[in-house]
Amino acid sequence: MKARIVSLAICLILGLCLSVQAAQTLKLGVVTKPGSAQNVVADKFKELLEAGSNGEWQVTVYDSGVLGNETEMLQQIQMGTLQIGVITGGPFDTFTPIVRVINYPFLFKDNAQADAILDGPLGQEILDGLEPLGFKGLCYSENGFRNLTNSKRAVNTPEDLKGLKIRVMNSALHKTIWEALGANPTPMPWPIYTELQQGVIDGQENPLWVMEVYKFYEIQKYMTMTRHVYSPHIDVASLAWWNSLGEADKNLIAQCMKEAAVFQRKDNRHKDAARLELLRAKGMQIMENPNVAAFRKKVATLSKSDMFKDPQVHDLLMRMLEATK
Ligand code: EAX
Repeated sequence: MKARIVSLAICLILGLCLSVQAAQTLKLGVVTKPGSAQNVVADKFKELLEAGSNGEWQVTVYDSGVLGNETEMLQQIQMGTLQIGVITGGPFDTFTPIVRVINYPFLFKDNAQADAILDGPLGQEILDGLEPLGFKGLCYSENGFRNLTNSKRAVNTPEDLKGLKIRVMNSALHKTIWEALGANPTPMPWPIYTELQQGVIDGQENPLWVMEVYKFYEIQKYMTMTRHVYSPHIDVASLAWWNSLGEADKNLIAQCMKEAAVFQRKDNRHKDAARLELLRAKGMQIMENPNVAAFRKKVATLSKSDMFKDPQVHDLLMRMLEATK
């Protein structure tokens, strides 16, 4: 009897040890706060992976930039101290010019085209291009089409941008775009509410959800639907960590992230009409039909600029422009 109790106890302890060993944890970082596009991806991924692995994987989401800004999180991902990030495409720019191709102005006509290209071979080529930097690009979710807001005046044409101090992401391409358009761009990491409120900057550009979640309607009177850049997130893992995983885990994690991304893109788009109404109700003056042709003209020769002087990146851009014509 005693022997049976002892062996039962040993089995229990062993079982516990095994299950503790089996539970693996991963950290996922986003710079934004709950309710944001990045957080929707992160939360969905956590839900799918924890359920899909029967609890063998535990995901801890670090949001609101507690791990640092997007550039800093990318550095942590390179080092392997952070396993996964849902990171806006823009800040990748300081690591490699290849991502400029998907941040190119007026590239995608609409959501369907963005999905088709990013989920296809061209999108994959860019994800693969991140590997030499220590990133495993898993897939794309979205911030969405970016629009301009500012506190000074109604903007309908590039001329209206003169002298406006616009915050841009930490990206040489975004800075170059806004210089070409005729504004006064300053790169700054997220978040930027205080800088807008104090007038350090007059305006910024982001998709509609940002104006709602971050309450920019309180401090930005004017919005122009420029849709100048489609802004993807790159859902990215640390390559060193990725290479340490077995095939089954790799497949499961990649599949859960893809599913989370598809879910989030749909969710984000579905909410846009209501957001526009809300922003209007909050008192924003919204220019829905600015002179987009004039904005496009200002950036028409960007493909020939220094931003794309790397021959490989230039070649990829040419193929991307052809595919999105
Ligand atoms: O998602 O820095 C930016 O403008 C990003 O779009 C920000 O993370 C909001």
